Amino acid sequence: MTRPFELCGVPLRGRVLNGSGTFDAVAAHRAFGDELLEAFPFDAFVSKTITVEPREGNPPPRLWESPAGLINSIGLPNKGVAGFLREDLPRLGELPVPLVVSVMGFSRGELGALVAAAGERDEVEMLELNVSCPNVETGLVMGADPAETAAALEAVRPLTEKPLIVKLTPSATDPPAVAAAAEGVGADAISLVNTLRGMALDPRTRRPWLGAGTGGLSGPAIRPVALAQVAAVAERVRIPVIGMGGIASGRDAHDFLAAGADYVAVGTETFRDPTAGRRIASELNVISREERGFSEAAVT
Ligand code: RRO
Repeated sequence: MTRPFELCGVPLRGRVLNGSGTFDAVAAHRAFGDELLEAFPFDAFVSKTITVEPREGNPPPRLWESPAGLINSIGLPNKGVAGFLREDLPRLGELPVPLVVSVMGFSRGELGALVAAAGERDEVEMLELNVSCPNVETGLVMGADPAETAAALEAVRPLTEKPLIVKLTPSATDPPAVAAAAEGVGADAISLVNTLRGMALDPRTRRPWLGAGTGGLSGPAIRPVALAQVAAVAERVRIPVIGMGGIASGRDAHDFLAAGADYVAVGTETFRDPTAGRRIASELNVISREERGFSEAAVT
């Protein structure tokens, strides 16, 4: 298989990843069998975010469909790092594409423990730091503030030689400043955007529908916001940018690349169509070929 692309030194066959937490590759393998591995929908696979301790997740309901969007309040259900490394990682390591493990710590120490434990496993090619959470020691959302992000990254950078991708929250006042701070202390790539905080009311009771009260909005509804943030971040940093937020077609993906992203990720669209990653990649290839044809025609 040819791997003409390269992200942080890791060869990739294409430019379409999944958004963390939007595709359960282990369950999909169980459901679709080895056919899934033969036509895997993404060029690298990003795991659901894991934490140090196991978590049950938020009380139901956890999802609300809004016009052109989805609000989730899943609440990080996961087996904890020990359970993940023991039970899930060997299966994820069988996927035919490089594996990125997404981690979230509620303190710099927790983040460090996750980076060190996942980083030493051979199955793991890269780590993504999901910084959309409060640091319980400082009370600040790690990714909301450039200094807080830099301090978190500085603490964990010496703990692994594997590439570290920082996944930004769109709720930061100045996402490019957060990205630049991360780059300044050794981040290898930036991914954005995570979901935007939203709320829906139960039409009968007028009380919040989601068990957790609020959740994260994703899907085409946030695409223009994501595109603007990706453009601003790509303008500011030299490290690769992975853009996401409502990408549902090759044209959408192409827009993110044109705005400065080096790679794209597909999330909410895969809930509707688990093979969306492949479809979007092939639509993107057609658009890129057409574009090359136009520019060649222009010089001849
Ligand atoms: O698990 C979640 O509820 C969740 C996470 Br960790 C995240 O990063 N973004 C999101 O929309 N939901």
